[in-house]
Amino acid sequence: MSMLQNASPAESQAKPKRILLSGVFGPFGVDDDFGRKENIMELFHNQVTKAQGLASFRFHHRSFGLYFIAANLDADVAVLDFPSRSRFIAELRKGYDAVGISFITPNYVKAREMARLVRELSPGTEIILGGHGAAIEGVEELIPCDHVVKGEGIAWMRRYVGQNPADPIFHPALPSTEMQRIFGVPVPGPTASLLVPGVGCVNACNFCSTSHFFGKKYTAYLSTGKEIFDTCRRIADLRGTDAFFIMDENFLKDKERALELIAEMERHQRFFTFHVFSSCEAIVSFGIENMVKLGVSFCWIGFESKTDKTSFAKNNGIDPRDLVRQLRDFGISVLGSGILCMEHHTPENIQEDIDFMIGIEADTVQFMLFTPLPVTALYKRHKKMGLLRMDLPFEEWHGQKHLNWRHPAFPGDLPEQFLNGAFRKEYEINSSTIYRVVETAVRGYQTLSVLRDDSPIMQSRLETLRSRVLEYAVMLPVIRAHAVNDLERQRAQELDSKIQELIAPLGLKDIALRTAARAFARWWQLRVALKGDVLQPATIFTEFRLSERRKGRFPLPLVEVNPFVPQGIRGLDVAAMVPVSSD
Ligand code: B12
Ligand code: SF4
Repeated sequence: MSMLQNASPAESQAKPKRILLSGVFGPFGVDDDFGRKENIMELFHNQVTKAQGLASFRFHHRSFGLYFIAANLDADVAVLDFPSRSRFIAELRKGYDAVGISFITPNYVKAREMARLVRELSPGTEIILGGHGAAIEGVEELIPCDHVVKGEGIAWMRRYVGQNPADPIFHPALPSTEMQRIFGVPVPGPTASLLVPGVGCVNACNFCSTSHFFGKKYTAYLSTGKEIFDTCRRIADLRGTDAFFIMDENFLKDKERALELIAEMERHQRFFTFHVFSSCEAIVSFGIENMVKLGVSFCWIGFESKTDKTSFAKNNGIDPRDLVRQLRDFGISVLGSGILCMEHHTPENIQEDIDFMIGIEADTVQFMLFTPLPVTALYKRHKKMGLLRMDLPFEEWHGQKHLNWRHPAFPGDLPEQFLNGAFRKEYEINSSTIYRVVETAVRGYQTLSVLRDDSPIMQSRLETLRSRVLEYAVMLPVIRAHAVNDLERQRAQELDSKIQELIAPLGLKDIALRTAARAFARWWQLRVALKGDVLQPATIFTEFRLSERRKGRFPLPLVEVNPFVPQGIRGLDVAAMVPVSSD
């Protein structure tokens, strides 16, 4: 097994390699020989809105890294996303030169089984392991393979096919989510597009997988505001939406690039909106007014813990409650992330941190157990101290049930009890996330109305908030009907009246949409009662043929609807090649 093996450029030009890039096989989110019910293929339902029942946000996300590699490789590449085990076997029989398996630590057993199948059914095929699971110590001995890629994958795969790793990066046009439902109600219009300006984060918080996996540095795919703007414009024109989900660990950290993006939007009078991840110090340095101009509608922030014992420099000197209030006042929804069962926690003091996270009054809160994952500084520290629970199967290393290290104060199922209690209490006190998101949009609309800034960029932001309020207000009767308690029922009622006073009284179209939303919610309630609420993503197969790509032709994904999926997949968008910059 070698860590890197190059084909010569001449060879690769003569006959492109045939490469299959695959995500791990389903079903997902069920207890079986290969997985656990906690490993749901849904970001919010997994670890954010999981306690909110019918009100939980239900989105599926593709294995984006694979499409990025495929779109940037001089090879014939097929991407197989969300396959079943048998679908993966059928694909193997086509006889690829190499199979790349992307996996994360909790999917270790699935990756091992896939590698075993490759060796058995297609012995001449090389196996390349990539994704965060590749960081598992000694993985090269544990899983049959020829190469292990620990870190950024595009450059490595380019070297593997004999291509220059420094070739310009092409950003594929992809939906950020495949399916979007809340209370079973489909979110209207095309889903936001995906934007990956780069990978990694320089902050290197001790527990953070992504920062450590990418070498505690940031690797930019789109280095300037202009490159981001050009990429956004092309993707937006192709997909018919100006909304983007930025998959970048700390987008505002590069202040200059984000400011340049605002300038580009103003220069072209084209105003995109963005969902971002960022840390407190980067947000404060960038400024909330700039975030409004940038069009940030949602921001994911890691507050982690109240106490200064955790010493996360990113949060020093910042009042989280005040920051969240200001962001929401400007119409920016906040996801606050908190960590439970940290080293300083005890059953006596942990509730203080839970209440702190509830008290910041974000739109939604993620609670995660403190989980040392391979390659992180925390993993190394806990290993040195002999605390790691190597007896706990990797399928359980997901942070939503067991601790994967021995915390003397939290034996048995105590971590899970605190975790579940935290999610439930947050929901009961702050109401559903969808209620809070509508409230944030209303607050933002009010603030921007009062500012009376008639610059085109601010007028565009005001108009976006107005449309968002009207679009989301359709959900208020559903929220009332399925409220967690009287408090939420009353809040939804009051917010509805306020919107009708502030923006517009209900018209016939609103009444029809509200009736439809309630019908969807009743159907969803029945579906969950009869069949449970596990949703399996459909299999997606996309071929990136080198000859077609060279002619500028776009690959079309083939969506193979999973028989267990109750509804067809939405947003069957063309995965298109989008040059980074062309002007
Ligand atoms: C989108 C996402 C998901 C999606 C799943 C998408 C999918 N189809 O698999 C959802 C929301 C469903 C999800 C769920 C979970 N996730 Co998740 N997820 C992410 C997230 C936010 C973005 C991933 C991404 O697209 N990044 C952008 C791309 C470009 O980067 P990339 O995927 O890392 O790919 C690059 C390299 O890794 C490499 N590479 C990747 N694959 C391959 C394959 C080959 C062959 C090669 C050569 C290279 C290569 O090349 C790529 C380009 O450089 C990351 C955090 C993050 N910011 O990365 C967490 C993350 C990957 N998830 C994680 C976890 C733990 C989970 C969950 C268990 C939930 C949880 N408790 O957090 C569940 C499990 C679901 C399941 N059953 O598998 C962890 C993994 C930790 C680890 N060390 O293994 C991460 C890192 C979050 C974290 N900080 O802890 N997740
Ligand atoms: S700021 Fe966020 S992304 Fe960056 S290292 Fe810390 S936890 Fe990771």
